[in-house]
Amino acid sequence: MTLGPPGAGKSTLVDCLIKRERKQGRRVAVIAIDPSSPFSGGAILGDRTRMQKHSTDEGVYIRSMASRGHLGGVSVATGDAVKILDAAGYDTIIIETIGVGQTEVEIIELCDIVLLVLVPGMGDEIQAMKAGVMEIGDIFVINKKDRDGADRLKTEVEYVLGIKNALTGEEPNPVLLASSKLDEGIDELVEAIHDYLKKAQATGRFEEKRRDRLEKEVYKIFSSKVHALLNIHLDIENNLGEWISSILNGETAPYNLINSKLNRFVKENEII
Ligand SMILES: Nc1nc2c(ncn2[C@@H]2O[C@H](COP(=O)(O)OP(=O)(O)OP(=O)(O)O)[C@@H](O)[C@H]2O)c(=O)[nH]1
Ligand SMILES: [Mg+2]
Repeated sequence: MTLGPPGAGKSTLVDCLIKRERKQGRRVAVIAIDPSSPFSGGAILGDRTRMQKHSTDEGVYIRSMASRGHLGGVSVATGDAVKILDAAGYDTIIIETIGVGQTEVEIIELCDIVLLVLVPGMGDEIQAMKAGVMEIGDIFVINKKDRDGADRLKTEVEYVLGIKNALTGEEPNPVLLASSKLDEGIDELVEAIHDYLKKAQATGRFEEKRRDRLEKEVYKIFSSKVHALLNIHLDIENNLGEWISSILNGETAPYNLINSKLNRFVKENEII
């Protein structure tokens, strides 16, 4: 996943990564969430964003996704898309997104690795660090190193990460300088990504993350099934009006009412 503010050069960077992956013969899929600027290949926005230079390559699939208009939210839609792309045989799946809202946090949970893309001279570097963004990245990319201030930003990021790592006792996260536009520093980044993944695999962190993800998914499915089951048995939709009236009349209170309904359900069905 590449995460970073609008215009940080995420798509340009993804473009560089695609090139490397294709050289290795790997198939790549990209989901860009709410892109405000087109991919560097010069593509059209909307739900058909595609990098022109890869559009004839069958091993590359690129789509943009609006964060609105998805039942269950964009994170659920993205999760489904990732599963389908994985099943379709894509070796590498990249999600590009901005910001750090709840949606992004949910999307991050889908990812094995998060590249946080920062750029010098945006004025919000320190602010971003304060806002907890630093907790999120696995690898930090200072893009647009051809611009002034990249080295200083790198030092600042390393300083903040140093404090974080001292508290958690974790190994320092890699901080790399790159210029996606000039295709510089990308080989080093790819190496850092592979190193990170190898280490995560060796320490079991990778497995743990996948396990957590599966646990959450199973729990979610379980909750929604239980909810649906109760809905059918208690006919909540049809009875809700009457229940609310009895609460308003002072005959019962929300918890009492629900507990008595659930108790009756359990007894009638001889669940306990
Ligand atoms: N100078 C310089 N410009 C760059 C670099 N990388 C990207 N850019 C330029 O920055 C602009 C934005 O790049 P994008 O790749 O579209 O940025 P993005 O982060 O994907 O933007 P959104 O999808 O809108 O959030 C483009 O004009 C790029 O050419 C770089 O390393 N150096
Ligand atoms: Mg983009």
